[in-house]
Amino acid sequence: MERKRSSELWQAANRVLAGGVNSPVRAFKGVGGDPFFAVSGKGAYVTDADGNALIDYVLSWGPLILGHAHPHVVEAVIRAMEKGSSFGIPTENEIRLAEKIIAHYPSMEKVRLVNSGTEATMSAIRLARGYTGRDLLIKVEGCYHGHADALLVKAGSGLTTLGVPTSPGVPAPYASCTLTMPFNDLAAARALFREHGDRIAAIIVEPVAGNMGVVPPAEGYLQGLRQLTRESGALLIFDEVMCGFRVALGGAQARYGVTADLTVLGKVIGGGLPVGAYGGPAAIMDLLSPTGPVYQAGTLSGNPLATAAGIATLEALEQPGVFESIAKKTGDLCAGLWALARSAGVPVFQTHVGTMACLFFSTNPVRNYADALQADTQRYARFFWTMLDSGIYLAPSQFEAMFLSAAHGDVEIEKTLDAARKAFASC
Ligand code: KE4
Repeated sequence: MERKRSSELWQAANRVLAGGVNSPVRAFKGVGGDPFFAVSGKGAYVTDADGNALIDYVLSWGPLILGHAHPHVVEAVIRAMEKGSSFGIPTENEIRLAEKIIAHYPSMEKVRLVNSGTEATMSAIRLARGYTGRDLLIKVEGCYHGHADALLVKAGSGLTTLGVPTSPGVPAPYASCTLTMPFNDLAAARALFREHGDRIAAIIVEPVAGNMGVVPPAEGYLQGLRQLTRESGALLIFDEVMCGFRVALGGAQARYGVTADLTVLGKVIGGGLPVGAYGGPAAIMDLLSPTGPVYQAGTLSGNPLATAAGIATLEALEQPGVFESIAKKTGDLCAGLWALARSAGVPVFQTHVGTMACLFFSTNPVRNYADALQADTQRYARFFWTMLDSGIYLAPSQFEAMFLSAAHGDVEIEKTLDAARKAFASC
């Protein structure tokens, strides 16, 4: 597949942008080779700088659940833009978007809109620490919550020792307030609470992990975290930036029946424009400035264009049958891929939750990050490139998710399965 123009742009990008990108995963380091450049998107397709139309299963890393340039979203953003792009003064759309979120997430009595998932998780953690008066945070290995200092942490020497930074620039003391534990391991969580219980402000977890590939919670896992946090006075923070409105209209909380104390959202609620949000009971949220002492602010938070895109996206998504149709197509695609892998003798472990899925090139089940790391990333990379050359754009990393949209139809599923038949035979 011709990528001459993308190659020229990649050279230019590397002259002026750090790493040639504005977010690392876009550089394709997870699969080797150079990224293509996108010039437009419509429905299930993204068109690159060389005019190749690709069926898009990344969808901007999740936000585009309606597909690219959905008419309802485009119209809403144009209408908003014609009235002005930003005011820094309250606007009605901020209320409307918050009301829509709360309608699907009853655990959220109040919401604060911000500009990214990172900003939302960082702020939710500060609020949890302010509300509990405690410092320690527990995060799960392999879960990603954005790039705030407290979250760029890996386990110290032992399971219950305090965390150490995963990135230069994060002072050790910042990391030392974060503990880590494996996903789907309640014994590890109990050990941390035995050791540090009354110092733990919160657990933050992706209730359906999406950043180690897609890994669902084990039976009873989320309920166990809920019980541990309730018993200890720590808060349970569900980072639903990725799985929110993707694993169910009410996210993981609706799907698994576990209510978080604070919920973090992003991606889908912005419909492709920059929006993050966090929310919970008024008793906690009212601690936020200006009503309370926990400070958090943002020039463009609740921006009129972003809230217009988010409202339009949720309006279309909540139409009867839309979500269910996307989830069914996701299941159909997964079943087809699994059957093709089996018949080609390629060992895969597949996960599928709602409208997101993952194909691990692994001979073993994947229940946590350590399992995910056993996957054959080289084989995934070969599969990725063969699929891309056939016009199918999958996540450029084994440790990401496959997303579908309302625009992915039977034609796209068939094309994808045809390409996969060839890719499994040659990877
Ligand atoms: P942002 O700051 O990138 O908007 O959101 C951070 C974030 C928080 N929580 C979860 C569960 C997330 O998945 C993310 C961001 N996800 C990545 C993809 N796995 C975004 C892609 C990127 O980093 O460019």
